[in-house]
Amino acid sequence: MSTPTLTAVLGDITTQRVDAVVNAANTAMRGGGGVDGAIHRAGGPAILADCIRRFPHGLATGDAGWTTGGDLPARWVIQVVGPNYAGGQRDRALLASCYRRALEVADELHAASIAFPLISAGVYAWPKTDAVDAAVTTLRATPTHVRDVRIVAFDAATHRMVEDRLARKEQPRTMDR
Ligand code: AR6
Repeated sequence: MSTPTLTAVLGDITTQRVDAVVNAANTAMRGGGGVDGAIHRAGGPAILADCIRRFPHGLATGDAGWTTGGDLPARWVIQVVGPNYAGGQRDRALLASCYRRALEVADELHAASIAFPLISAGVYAWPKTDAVDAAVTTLRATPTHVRDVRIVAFDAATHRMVEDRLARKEQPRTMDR
């Protein structure tokens, strides 16, 4: 176990050439909008079929599990369910748990590289600065065998926020909610 290289990437997570991409799903685990929709579209029906087979009762908020990557360049999708800030789920530990559990699942799969979206920062409306901070802080603090960990931002402004946060070592949490 050691500390992986953590990098910021600007782009579409579905095109990342990594062993596993992380999906910001919901507890039903049957697809949705945002990055979830993009991953199911790009990966094809094998992902939904695997969700139904492997997660007949869905997945709990804060937890992670894996499915095939289907037609994606990535071999696996690590499905996580972030807290729905807009819906009143504001326990930051649940957000941190998504990142930690995803790395645990990646270790079970012996994945060497993984790409994360900014979990809960879209439809679920977690405040962006704090979502970036939770991602960087948790990924830095979690021991793993994964060597290459990427945070993929979908727009330039968010990418800059992740880069700025990565450039700083450790800081107190931002309280912007
Ligand atoms: N590549 C990288 N990042 C992306 C992409 C992409 N292709 N598409 C969106 N993002 P969201 P959530 C960014 O809404 O907030 C779904 O309906 C986006 O800009 O995908 O956890 C699920 O089914 C944002 O920064 O996930 C759930 O019901 C981040 O990914 C719910 O939305 C997360 O935004 C989950 O909401």
